[in-house]
Formats: sequence, structure tokens, C-alpha cells
Amino acid sequence: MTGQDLVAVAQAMVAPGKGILAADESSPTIKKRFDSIGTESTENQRRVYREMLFTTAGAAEFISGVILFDETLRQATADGTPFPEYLAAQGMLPGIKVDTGAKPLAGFPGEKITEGLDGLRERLVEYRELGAKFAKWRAVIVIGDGLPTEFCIHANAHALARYAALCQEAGIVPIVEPEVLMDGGHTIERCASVTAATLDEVFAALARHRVDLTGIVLKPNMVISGAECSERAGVEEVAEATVVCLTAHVPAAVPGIAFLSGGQSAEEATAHLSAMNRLGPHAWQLSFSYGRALQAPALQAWGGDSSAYAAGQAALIKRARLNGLARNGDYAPEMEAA
Ligand code: 5MM
Repeated sequence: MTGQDLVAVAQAMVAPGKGILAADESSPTIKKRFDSIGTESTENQRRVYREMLFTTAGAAEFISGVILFDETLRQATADGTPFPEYLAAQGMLPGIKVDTGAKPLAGFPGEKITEGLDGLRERLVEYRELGAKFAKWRAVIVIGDGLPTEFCIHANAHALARYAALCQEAGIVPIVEPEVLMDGGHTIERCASVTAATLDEVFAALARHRVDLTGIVLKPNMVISGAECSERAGVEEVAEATVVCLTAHVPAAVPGIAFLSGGQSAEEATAHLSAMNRLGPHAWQLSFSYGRALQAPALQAWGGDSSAYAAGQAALIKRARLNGLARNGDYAPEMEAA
């Protein structure tokens, strides 16, 4: 892939009216999700669930790409079509999670460092052959008493930049995901300052590692109150604070910002995205790369029951369509009832 191809893929990932479906739950995470609906997490049941999501009629109108886990990239639909091939034929770009998880950062109690750089160059070559057009790496920053430390932000930014450089070398667009967690009782102002410091460090590292910003997609948290904060900011405040923070700390060369939902409810995540797009136009596309906020209603509706397959797909397309509307600022909460 040339530099131009990387740019074209990055732009397609954040195409107007569309966003990314994050379906890259690792085995422990998908087990947790399946436990919540009383379903056993077998390899086939995971395949069935992912097939339900990916074969939802009309999904490609709102979903530009899907992030897969290693196992899923190698699985196929019931009729034997490999998932990456199936998605590409529908017009959805296949992507792959390449980090191996956030692990405790030695010497820094309560903080994490994302692993997965060893052997990454070779894995990327294989993932490309399997059809992956983009990749994802998630760094986790915790807000707490005296946290995050500067060192933790620095170490995670460095790893993100090394990953992004290797992806571009392999002709794969990196999704750069520094997630400031919503866990805790912190205020929206605290989230804003930690997010700003994190983004500054990430973009400094990307520059040092000669990453071409026109060929990445940024996947950040929104600037939002902690989940346990006593006075949580409302939709408009979150939208404004997030846009102000990103405008000051994300270079305009980045083609798109695709938010994670991070534990927000499906409705909140859509409302926030819509409110941000109403504040536009912005220098970059403002899109979504939701995991839980796209999947949770579909997972519940399906419940692991083959007779509820259509209900699961209906729940997914509803969220995809509403987030598609939010891409233009056209979502309204009343649409939830329709
Ligand atoms: C789909 O969830 C991903 C889970 O990864 P792990 O199993 O390795 O923890 C996650 O990385 C996801 O892609 C993003 O965080 C966005 O998901 P949310 O649910 O926050 O939108």
C-alpha cells in the first residue's frame, strides 16, 4: 500500500454518515459479555454472534469498518466465507486488534501499559494477507489519586507510536486509541486536563516516530465526568468540552476522530456524538468506533438464542442508523422510540 492508499483507507473509515463497529473483544471480554446473557462462550457461539452482527441487512450504509479479534479474523460465515472477505464484499473494511492487552505497569501501582510490540511486524504481514486494512491498539490511562503519572502517559504514548509506525510500514492504517477511563468520581474538568496531556504526549510521540498523521484514525475518549462523579455534566457540556479539547490538541492533518463509548449508555454515546457534530464543521470528521454502545442492545436482544437472531440484528441496525444520523448532528432522543 502506498501512502496515498493509507490516506484513502483512513478517509473511508471515517466517511460521512458512517462509523466503525468495534467487535474486537478478546476471549476474556467476550466471555464476560456472554456471561451477562447466560450464554457459554464457545468458539462456535462467538462465531455465530459475530455472524449475526456482520450479516445485518443494511449495516454497510452506516458501518465503514469492523474491528475484529484474531480469532474472528480467521473465522467464516456458516456458508464458509471468511469474515474479512464477507465484510469487504459488503463494503465494510476489515480491521484487527493487534495489542495483547493492558497489563500492570511495573513500579506504578494502579497504572497500565499496553503490550504487543514483540513480533508485531511479522503479525502485521500475516494480518494483511488475511485481509486486514486497518489495525487497533488501545492504551489505558487511569484517573485517580495522584494518577495518571507523567511516566505512564509517556510510556503508553511511546508504545502507541511504535505500533502506528509499524502499521504504516506494513500498509495498514493504525487506529490510535488512548483511552482515559471514565471510572471514578472525577469531574469533567479533570478529564479534560488529563485528556489534553495524553493527546499532547501521543502526538509528540507520533511525530518523533515519523508517523504520517494523514494515514491514521484517532480513537479517543470523550471529555466526560467520571462515572461516579456526583454532578455529571450534561450532553451539551460534554460536547463542548470535548470539541474544545480536541481542537486544541489534535492536529488538523488527522482525517478523522472515531470515539470509543467507554461505558456510556448507547443513547448517551449517540447523543454526545450528535451534539458535537452540531457544533461543526470541524477540522476532522467526528465519528464513532463504539463497542458496547453499538453492541449492548443487540447482545441483550439476541440473548444467545437462535430464534432471537433477527431481534439482535434489528437492535444493531437501529443503533447503527441513529449513530449514522449523529454523524451529521441529526439525532434526537425521540427517535429512540420509533
Ligand atoms: C470491543 O471492545 C474492545 C475490548 O477489548 P479487550 O477485550 O481487549 O478489552 C475495546 O478495546 C473497544 O474496541 C474499545 O475500547 C471501544 O469499546 P467501547 O465499548 O468503549 O466503545
